[in-house]
Amino acid sequence: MASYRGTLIVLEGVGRAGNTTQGHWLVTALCSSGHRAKMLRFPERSTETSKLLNSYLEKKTELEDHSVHLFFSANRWEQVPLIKAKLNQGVNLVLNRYAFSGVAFTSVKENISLNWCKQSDVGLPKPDLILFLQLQLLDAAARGEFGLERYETGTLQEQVPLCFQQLMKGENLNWKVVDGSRSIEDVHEEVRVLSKDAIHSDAQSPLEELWK
Ligand code: Z5A
Ligand code: MG
Repeated sequence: MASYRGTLIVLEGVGRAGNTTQGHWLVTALCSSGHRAKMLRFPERSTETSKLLNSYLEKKTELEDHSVHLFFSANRWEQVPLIKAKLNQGVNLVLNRYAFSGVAFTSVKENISLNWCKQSDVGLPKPDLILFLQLQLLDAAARGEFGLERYETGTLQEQVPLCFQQLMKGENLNWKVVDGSRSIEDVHEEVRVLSKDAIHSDAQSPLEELWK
């Protein structure tokens, strides 16, 4: 018989879609209803790899496009032992961005194919649920401080959702698109219900590998 494990939930979206806010609200709601839950954030900004990524995102360092993609991917791989350990302990994990952001934000760059972008993340723990917070560019830009970090430009943020749509097609993954333009409370309610459904249906199934 398969043993009980935590559920792996991913929050994705364009910049300022509300991933961070929704991640915190979801973890709080799950914990207060008796579940164990923890949020991890990618890029995880506290490891050795992340110093380089922070500096790149803050536009203090220039890095070759393929190379920085692999650093983002390494930043996920270095958390895999922790992810597996937590899931095995029955802790539900909410990941604020994951491989899908990795692919979407790199594949908009010139001469880098979606397929190339996926390769370095093949075999990561496969999420049980991916929640895509959908938000129009104008609404995202209105949420403040947009434009300070790398990638926070209109042209790029317009192309990124198209890459996410490509990723939603044809893969054996459980994507749910959530309208992120509503109030924090309304978005949270949908995110909470979808997550609880996933927690109940995935607790007994073995963890799989992404894109394998
Ligand atoms: N990136 C990459 O290139 N490769 C990779 O492999 C990975 C990421 C993993 C930084 O990530 C960049 O790295 C990111 C993708 C790229 N680029 N972009 N753009 P990040 O996660 O650190 O950055 P971010 O997505 O821009 O996070 P953020 O700035 O923290 O935004 P957020 O998490 O989506 O939203 P938030 O912090 O919850 O909310 C933003 C603001 O909106 C805040 O003032 C909230 O109070 C407000 N908010 C939130 N929800 C609402 C609603 N519903 N209504 C009104 N206002 C709201
Ligand atoms: Mg940001």
